Order: sequence, then C-alpha cells, then structure tokens
Amino acid sequence: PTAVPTTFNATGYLVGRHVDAGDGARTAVVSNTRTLTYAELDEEVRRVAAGLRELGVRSEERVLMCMVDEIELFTAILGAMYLGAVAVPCSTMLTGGELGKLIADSRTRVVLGSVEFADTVRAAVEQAPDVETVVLTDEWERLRGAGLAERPYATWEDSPALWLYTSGTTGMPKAAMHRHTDIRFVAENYGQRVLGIAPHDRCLSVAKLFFAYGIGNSMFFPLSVGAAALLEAARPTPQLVAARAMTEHATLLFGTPSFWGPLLAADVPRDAFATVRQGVSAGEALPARMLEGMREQFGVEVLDGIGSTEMLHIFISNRPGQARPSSSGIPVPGYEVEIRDELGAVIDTDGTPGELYVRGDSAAVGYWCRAETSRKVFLGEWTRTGDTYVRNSDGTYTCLGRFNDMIKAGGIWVTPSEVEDRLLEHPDVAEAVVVAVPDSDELDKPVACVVPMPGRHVDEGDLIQWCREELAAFKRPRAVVELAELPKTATGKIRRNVLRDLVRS
Ligand code: 3SK
Repeated sequence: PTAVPTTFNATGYLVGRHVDAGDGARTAVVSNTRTLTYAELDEEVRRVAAGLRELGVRSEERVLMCMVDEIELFTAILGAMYLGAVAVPCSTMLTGGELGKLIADSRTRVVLGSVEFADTVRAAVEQAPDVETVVLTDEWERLRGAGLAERPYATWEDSPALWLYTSGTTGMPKAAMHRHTDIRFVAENYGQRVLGIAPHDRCLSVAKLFFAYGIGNSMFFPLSVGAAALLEAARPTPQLVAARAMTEHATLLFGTPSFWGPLLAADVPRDAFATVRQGVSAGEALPARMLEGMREQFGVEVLDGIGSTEMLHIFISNRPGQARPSSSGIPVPGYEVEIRDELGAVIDTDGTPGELYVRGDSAAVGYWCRAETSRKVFLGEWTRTGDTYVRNSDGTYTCLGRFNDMIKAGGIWVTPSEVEDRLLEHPDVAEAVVVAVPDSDELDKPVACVVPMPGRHVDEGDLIQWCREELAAFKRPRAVVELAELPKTATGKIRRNVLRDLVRS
C-alpha cells in the first residue's frame, strides 16, 4: 500500500513549535538593527506570509530574494516556506545580468530585494519577463500590511521548500531543489548530533544566508533548538566578526579558510573569541596551519567538514575534541560515503583516491529543469560530489581536490567556462582557459591562461578589470599568464591538467 504522506512545514518546526512550547520569550535572531524573540519572529513571519499571499503567491511557487543578512531576508525565507511557497535566496555578489538569468530560469513572479541592491535587482528583472512584482526593503510595509497568516500551510515532508543556485562545470547555475524535511534532517544530524547545538548557543556565521552553508549555520541549526542566530549584514572582515563575536557572546563560529587565514594575520585581541565553544569550517579543506593557529592564537578548536549545496549541509565532519589536521573527518550520522573509480566501482582500500559519493536523506530531489545533469549527479540514493577523496587508515577522509575542472575559490564555485567566455570577448584574446592554482596555503585561485591575438600582448590588470565589469568579483582571475599556445591533445582538446602543472611551476 502507498503510504499517506506526512504533513510537515519547516517554518512551523523552526519557529511556531517553540512558541507553542512556551519558549516565545527566548531570543531567536539578533541582526545589526533589531532583536526578535521567538514570539516576535513568529508574528513577523506570519505577516510576511500574509503579504506574499496578498501579492498572489501560491504554494509551490518561487519567491526569489536578493537581500542582505537582515531581519527582512530571515522572515522572507521563513514566510515563503510558511505559505508553502519556495524560498530562493540568491547571491548578493552577482551582477544584474547574472541575477537576471537566475530570475528568468526560476520563472519567479515575485522578487524581493534589499534597497542596497536596487540597481542590480532593477537591471535583473528587465531580463525576466515573468516578474510581476518587486518589493524592496524600503517598501517592506507593503508586505507587512496584510494581517497575519493563521497557520503554516500543510506542506508534505517532501514538498519543495528551498532552492539554492549552484554553479556547474559549464553553462548556467542550476537550482538544487530541497524539501521541507531536508531542513530538519541537517539540523538534527549535523547541528544537534555533531555540534551538540543547544538552546543557550549563539551562532555567528561568516557565510551569508544565501549559501547552503550560511542558511544552515544562521537559521536551521539555531532555530531547530530554540537558540539564537546572530546576523551580520556587512562583509565579514576579521575585525568586524571579532567585534560582533565579543559584543554578542557568540558560542558557535562558522567560517571558511578564506576567513581564518586573514583572521590569523589580523590585529584582533586574543580574547576576541573567548565565548566561542566551537569553531566550524567548510567550503574548502582547512589548511593544518589554520587549525593550529586558531587553537594557539584564540583557543578555538575549528572542526573541518565537507558539505554541498546538493546535500544542503555538511555530511563528513571532524568531531568536537577530536579535530584531526588535514582531514574532513568521518561521516555525519545519517550519511554514508563511498569512494569510487571512474567507472563508478567502489574502491574499498584505504589510501586509494577516487570520487566521493554520498548517501543521505537531505539530498536535493534534483536540479530545476536540468534533467540531464540531474541524472548524472543524483544516482538513485547516491549523490556524486565531484570531489576527489581518500579514506585514511583511521577511517577519516581527506580531500585531494576536484574530480572535474570546477574551481572553488574562497569557498565559492567558479565555472571556468563562464570566465573564459568573458575573456574571449576581449579584442586582444585569441584563446583562454581558466584553471585552479593553489596559493601558499594550498587554497585554489582562478588563473587565466591566455593566448593573445597575432601580433598582440595582453595586459593582466586590463583583463582582470574586463572580467570584473561583467562578472561577480569572486569569479575574476587572480592572475593572467600569457602563452604562445595552449597544450592540446591530438584531437584538439585542451589539456587542463598540463596547463595547471605549467602554471603552478
Ligand atoms: O562547501 C561546503 O563544504 C558546504 C558546506 C555546507 C553546506 C554547503 C556547502 C557547499
């Protein structure tokens, strides 16, 4: 017999449940401008949900957001899910052209934007014919004036809740579609069973809410146990994060290697993180010197882990008190991992590298309107990560890099072909290939290898600026190498691995 689906709404689980349990007076979220208790958050979410309904948003319909980490974004995500609609928080680092492609792809009719990004949002919606309504934060009362939605929409556990755009080796970013139940799964398995998050915790994340890593850290984990989320709207410089951690008594600090590196070199008081009971790192493999530096300089143990947008959050992690250098740790409860060869056969010997596959119930149901790519990544219960990993003899796993040509710079995916296409638009460029080159901490940075047009030379600064004009800044090449020709196979395919070695040496 077919089981009757169970109703479950992630916003009810994250917010209303605490009010119903008598914990409405606890602090739920502290932003740069306001603090909301769980009761106040519940009311605000229900206001936004009613406002979205008034704008015509129906269940399962997308609501796309390009917003800073503030109460408005927090309540918009929760309000959309409350209504049974799908929250689509998007990167605030994109240009208008880049954002416009996501809006058009998602077929969103209602777009929400922070007033800081008014120009980007305006430029973006010009490219997206389905958009009917744009609400910016300076007209937020429009959303708040429709009363209060009465109860969370009776979504199923499997109903769509959240789409997160992620980049691929080629072409456009694609939306990984997550269900309401995925949110509970990551909160209970990683947040609670690995981090031991509890109601007294105060979570501060360097990654913003539009990242899978950020939304788990700053929303799903704290709200799942009645703890407090600390939101920071500005760019997370070491000084800013240290000051925020001190004034707000952060107990859990979530960062990335591209934050820990500058933090260790910055002039920050040694007691800045005195209240932090645990640091967490993801995005890129944590260099051993940063693990040690954080312990020695600030007395903070940083747990490295690996997650993905497709799995919603971290699925291999070190454990508190047992952080091991140069290792992502062991699988998080609820997940299994395998290392497989190019043909998909399981490699069961320690020390032999292969591609990491993961199985766990937070896997996205697929990519929106990308059936072919979805079939290559979501293989039944298993999901391909695209990362090369090795199992160590003590059962821990170590990241060795990518299985394909993708580049992760500062913890964010960069699609080489997107940067190459832009470089090829430059009149001096005949051929262009972008590869990952590690810096002194072994953290990858995009480097452009360029063959100039006959009789021409390329200027590094000019080409980097050329990329910045049309692409988000994090995608820009950090260096340009001029070459007379590109190494190719007999069939004319570019030998990226040869190029990588050439540029590294
Ligand atoms: O990059 C990661 O390791 C990660 C961690 C948590 C959630 C999402 C991602 C991509």
